Amino acid sequence: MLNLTGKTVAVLGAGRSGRAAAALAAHCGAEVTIYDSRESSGAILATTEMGHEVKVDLVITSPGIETRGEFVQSFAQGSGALWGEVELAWRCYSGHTIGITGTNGKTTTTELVRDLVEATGKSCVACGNYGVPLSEVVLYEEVPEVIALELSSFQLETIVEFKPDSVIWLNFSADHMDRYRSLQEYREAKLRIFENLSEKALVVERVGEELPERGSKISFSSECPADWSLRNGDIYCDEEKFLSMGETRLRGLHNAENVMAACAVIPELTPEIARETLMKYSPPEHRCELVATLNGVEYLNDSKATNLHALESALRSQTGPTILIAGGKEKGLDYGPLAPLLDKKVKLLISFGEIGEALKRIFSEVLACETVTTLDAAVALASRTSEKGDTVLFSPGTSSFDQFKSYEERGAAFKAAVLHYAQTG
Ligand code: UMA
Repeated sequence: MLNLTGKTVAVLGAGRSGRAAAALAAHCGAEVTIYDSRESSGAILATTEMGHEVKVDLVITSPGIETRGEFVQSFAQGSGALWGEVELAWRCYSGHTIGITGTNGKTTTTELVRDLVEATGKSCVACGNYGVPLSEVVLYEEVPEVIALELSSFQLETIVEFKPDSVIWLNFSADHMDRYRSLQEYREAKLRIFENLSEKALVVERVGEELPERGSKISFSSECPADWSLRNGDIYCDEEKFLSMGETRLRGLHNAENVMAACAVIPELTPEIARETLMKYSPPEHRCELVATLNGVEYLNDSKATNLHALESALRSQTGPTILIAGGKEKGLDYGPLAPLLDKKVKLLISFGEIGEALKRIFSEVLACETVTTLDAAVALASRTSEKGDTVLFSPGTSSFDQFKSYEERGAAFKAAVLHYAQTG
């Protein structure tokens, strides 16, 4: 365990990461204070002026706080090192780290890796951006032999020596443009996962991602030849059939890639163990989840689609007439390039939320569009206009924070609206 005896540590952010990091730093012997810029947090309320007065040996920051922003910088100036929560926790962990990043599919892949590693007989915990901070896991009574560590660009921004043993890079597309000044800046934050990698590290990457030449590489793709590939719904490893996607409850090309990546990162995995494990795996909520079939219309909840790539994946997997409900927070994303796909797949777009009007302006040239204010109104309109054989796909394509606390709350609201309609309408 890292020794911080006699060191002063300022933890910024009193959320789940910050509180876990503070407990860990204290466990390592440090004198810890938590600061937060929001009054309701219960931590010491910090203004940027106050930061200038606080000089500590180590500043630990939470992922949701902008690293370049005044809050972090006012503490960092004149203090010792600046680490993210993941950096601190990783320095306290001596097991095998599988780092999982990409714009979409991270959570499903992280769960698959956990289940598959456990099925090979080793203990494994899914953590990181997944929801359980690594700082909590390293303090468990029984520390797992392996961690399936989901990593966001926010977390990777503040690593220093962090070095996973294996990496999964799923895909990359525009996201978080409200935090980054350019797409390149977002990509650079994510690419830091390769920064300290050893030559022995295993790197599982999607074909065509143009990643640094680091570690020992294994490729996967649902579209073209690769070490792991997909043909007629079957997954092949080095030209040998490994398993059939039909035997799992996962659907869509994106999920086939998540499965390939998760299997590829565990060299000792056999097709038998993989099949048995994947047959039991239920996909997470809010990802192309079938909520109900009402009057022959399927209602799919894909609230987790908080960016364009996720919306695009959900649309590509649709085979019948689709009514798309999309919209939410303005994140500075360019929706224009999706027009041809919407034209091909969508019979009616119902947009709502902060970007509702903007979506209508962009897409009304190629398809029928209606804008409403709330998600409830969107579901009501979809149910009135849909016909037997249609799919109502709720795949917002941006984050929820204009009207909801999280994509989970937004997904729950969609499901409640559908079930309300089922009872009344
Ligand atoms: N805060 C400040 N000043 C600021 C901003 C925030 O003081 O300028 C304070 C808030 O008042 C709050 C705390 O910081 O008290 C919140 O910190 P946080 O936003 O880092 O949230 P945590 O609760 O610590 O959760 C974080 C991740 N959140 C973000 O990256 C935004 C969680 O990812 C992660 O699961 C958790 O750590 C455990 O590791 C969530 C997420 O939305 C799921 N991630 C993004 C995504 O997936 O798109 C990247």
